[in-house]
Amino acid sequence: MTGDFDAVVVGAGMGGMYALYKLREELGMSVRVFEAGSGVGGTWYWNRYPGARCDSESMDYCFSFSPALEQEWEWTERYPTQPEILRYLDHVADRFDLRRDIQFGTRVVEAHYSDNRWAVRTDRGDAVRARYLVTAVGCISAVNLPDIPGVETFAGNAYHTARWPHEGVDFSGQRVGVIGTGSTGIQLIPRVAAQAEQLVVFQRTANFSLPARNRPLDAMEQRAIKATVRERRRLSRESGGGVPLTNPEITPPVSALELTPEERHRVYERGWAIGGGPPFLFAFDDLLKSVEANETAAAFVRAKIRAIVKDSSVAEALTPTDHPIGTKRICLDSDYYETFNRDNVTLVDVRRTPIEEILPHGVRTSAALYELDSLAFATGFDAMTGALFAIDIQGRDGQALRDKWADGPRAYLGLATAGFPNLFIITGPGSPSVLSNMPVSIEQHVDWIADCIAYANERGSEVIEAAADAEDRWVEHVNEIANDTLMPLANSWYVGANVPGKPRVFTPYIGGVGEYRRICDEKAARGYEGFAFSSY
Ligand code: NA7
Repeated sequence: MTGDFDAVVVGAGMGGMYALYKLREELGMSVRVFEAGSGVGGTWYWNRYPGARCDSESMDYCFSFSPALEQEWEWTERYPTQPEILRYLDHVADRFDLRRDIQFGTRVVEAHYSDNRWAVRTDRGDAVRARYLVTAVGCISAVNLPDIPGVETFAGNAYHTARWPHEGVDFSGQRVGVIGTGSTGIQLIPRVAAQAEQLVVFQRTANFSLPARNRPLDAMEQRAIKATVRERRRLSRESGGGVPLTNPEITPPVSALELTPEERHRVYERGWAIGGGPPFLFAFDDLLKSVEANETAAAFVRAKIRAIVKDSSVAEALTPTDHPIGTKRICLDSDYYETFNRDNVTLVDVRRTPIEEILPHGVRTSAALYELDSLAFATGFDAMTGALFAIDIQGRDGQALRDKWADGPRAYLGLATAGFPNLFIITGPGSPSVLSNMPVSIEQHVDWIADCIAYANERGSEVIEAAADAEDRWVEHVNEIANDTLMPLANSWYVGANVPGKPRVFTPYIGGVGEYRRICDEKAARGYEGFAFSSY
């Protein structure tokens, strides 16, 4: 395909879908979306492993731009499963007739800014031009496959959780290995254990996991939420993490250290019983700021692990000790720790006995050979920048984004980067993105971008570009507020520690979606302060 468009959008996950809707329906722009998958959904298209489920609640993990859509869609569980979210997103694509402007099965490989246009090429030979380039490539979409010696020699079936076969996998009667115990592994492991004959879990870092307490969402409860949904959305938008925190049982914000150990214990028990991350992690206002406060929560969860897991040496291996709770993405589970009480499950601590090589019929550690029929890699992603760097993006004077960001990403408000005119990054580095309930951040970004383009149109400006000094100040601010917290302490994918050689930078904006929105709105009200507008 060739052609000229007002905008090219890369990716048809939630970000790309809403960008297409907004720019086409509200600004009347011509838009082409390129999507590598054969359907919409992004994360929810790719991550089809058993147990895949969102850890935001269904009533919050959805679009809010259409009140009619909000009212008509019925969720069935407290936390939505991957198939249910994908059904929802397919419904959105049909309802708003999005597919006609999306080219599926097509990966953008190159986007160069020249002659006041973005020249975009794909792996299928398309070459189109657009005034605006909007990336909606996802923060956790570029797959991380560890470089373990012999990985390519494995003769059984090997899967990465984010590239799971659409037809599903039957592990019955098999010896299965799972490498990785992040959010994904923690969701996958109980499901594989229930089906496989033997499961060997290779754990590098023990993670903190809280019970999800998933349950069916009954019709009455759902109707009640829908009746007051605008207020719920307002609370989400003004919150820290993009969720409403309406639960009256949550303690008002106080330091964990202000309570007696007994009172504190009761608060943690209540959070543990309610389930989910926020009731526990936001029970006090200093859990992510003070090592001492954090340790009270960490100790509570460690004690829970010891109480659940019967074999004390397995419990010890599962007990996280190397990072404050919440500084790696908190995991939510259904029976994760209980799974290690099963006779068919073995935990291998690969810090004590490292994986030395993968052989055709198994995995050999420094201590033993584990014979396996199938191997699942739940080894995560080259987060935040991996999917952007997979595209050869070049701005003014042929400057490559990969080069500009070689020492870490630099984006003004996490939305745009100096030297790359008319490029907008949805949920980019330096915005709340992965620290928030994504649909809230996606809608805020897309709305802001559309308003910014409308503003440029009104002024007769064709070029919008972030100023380098505004960008420098923003990057500094993002780092400063992150360094006020415990978050940079952990070797997490938030800092790129999971990918060898990646510069260590705490990437998302930690100030909360409410504060971030306020700042973005203020910049807009001041004539998009920090951006330069010009004409050809
Ligand atoms: P994560 O959270 O990055 O977890 C990946 C896991 O894989 C983690 O336990 C890693 O250990 C482990 N890993 C990675 N490489 C290796 C090697 N080489 N050997 C052994 N173990 C390894 O990815 P997820 O998919 O679970 O979750 C990503 C996000 O998706 C999640 O936070 C939610 O936002 C949704 P490590 O901890 O690095 O030592």
